[in-house]
Amino acid sequence: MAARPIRPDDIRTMFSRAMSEMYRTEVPQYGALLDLVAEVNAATMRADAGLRASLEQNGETERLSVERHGAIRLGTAQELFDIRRVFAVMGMHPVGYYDLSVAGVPVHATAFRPIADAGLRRNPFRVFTSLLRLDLIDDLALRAEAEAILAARRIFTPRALELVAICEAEGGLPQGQAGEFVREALETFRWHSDATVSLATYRKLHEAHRLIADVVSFRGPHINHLTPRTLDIDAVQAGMPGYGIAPKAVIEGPPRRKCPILLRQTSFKALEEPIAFKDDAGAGIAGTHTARFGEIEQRGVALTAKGRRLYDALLASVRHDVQVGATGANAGEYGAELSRRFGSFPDDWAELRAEELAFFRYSATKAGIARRGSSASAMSVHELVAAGHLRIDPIVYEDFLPVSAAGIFQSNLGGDAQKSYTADSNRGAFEAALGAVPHDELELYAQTERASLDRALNELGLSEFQIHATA
Ligand code: OOG
Ligand code: NI
Repeated sequence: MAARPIRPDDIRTMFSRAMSEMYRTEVPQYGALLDLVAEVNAATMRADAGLRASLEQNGETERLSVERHGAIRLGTAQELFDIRRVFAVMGMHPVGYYDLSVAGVPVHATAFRPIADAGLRRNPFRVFTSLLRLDLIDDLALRAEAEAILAARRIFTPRALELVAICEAEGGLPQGQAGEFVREALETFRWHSDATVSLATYRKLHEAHRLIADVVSFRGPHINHLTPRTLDIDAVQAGMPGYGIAPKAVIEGPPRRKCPILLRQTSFKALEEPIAFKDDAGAGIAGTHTARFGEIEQRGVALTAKGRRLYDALLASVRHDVQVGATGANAGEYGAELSRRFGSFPDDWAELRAEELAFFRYSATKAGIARRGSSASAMSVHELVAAGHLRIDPIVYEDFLPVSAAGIFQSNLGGDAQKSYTADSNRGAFEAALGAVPHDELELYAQTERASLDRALNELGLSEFQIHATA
């Protein structure tokens, strides 16, 4: 190729910036939320020197201000296949499989995100991407109608797909084409205030499930939220009303803790937005649609399979015993019970590591390096940490939580009666549509941890062999 390709990481940064700008002009409340989050993050960093040091150690201070996730909902296998190719241009790859049908949401999903440490550090932009499961529509006539509508639409511009093909063939895009790609790809995520269906069809789809109407009635999968990362979600939640924003009643995920785990999220309800529908004669008819909402999140340490099992069990027990109503009844009791039950989840970094509940990044300390090779050679990793030769910092959770995602979906779909689909999860069909098997997030965290430990031990003059049996 003539010009040198620019890095996928750089294309992702261009894209996420363009997306953020587009969303800020489309949804003014998003701008207000960004201001509030920036304010809270600055205050939290000033007040918590330990947190600041840990973020600096992990190279996370720079990424924080650009860190966002969004979500889209797709309608067909072909759309999912092509979005994987589009995201690959930006260094984003599918990670994890989320089945939301168990929570009454007729979709399954993956998250596109960077997977390498360097890419995550640059800009960990993620997009939760779900695929509608038309097989969960019982009404066969309606299912066929939805299928036909979806089959006729093209959510990518022809030029976007051309540029994807060029990138695949050449192994990258040069500067000019990268800029063009960003502009073209952005079109897929844009809001359309005119529906492709009649109001009558919209209502039928809506009746089957609001989400089905959201996916099927429009030209493209409008980005439905863009979430900044805060260092103190409780402070942002408390500050939202002051900014004219009404948050949902409970924060999803684990309770507030000294050592944050996984992911805590809260959202505010989307506004009803005016939509132009067509009547049978093709004339315009005014209606509304509710899809876009706001969300914030606080990220904590990634949990091992063992830690995740404990998390899931504790969360399930609270949700079983305290149900929060659609209007927020019992929210206080839920929060109190959540904190109480999570009392049995260790809340100390050293303990979380020792019990293998969470993933950590290891680094050699100055003191450890100064005593390189000496008495340390007989120590276990545990002893090296305790002796201060190794430092540990939490590896941030880069993914999503299905129960939280379902809660976010539900709260934005309104207080509809909760259905739950009994059909089996259909991972095979999802992977076939995607044209790839999503990466296993636990494996990615384990690799990161292992690589950091190898590097740190090397710096301490200790070979992997020496610590092998004692890790
Ligand atoms: C996606 C909801 C999931 C999250 O943060 O868990 C999500 C959607 O509503 O399309 O974004
Ligand atoms: Ni979200």
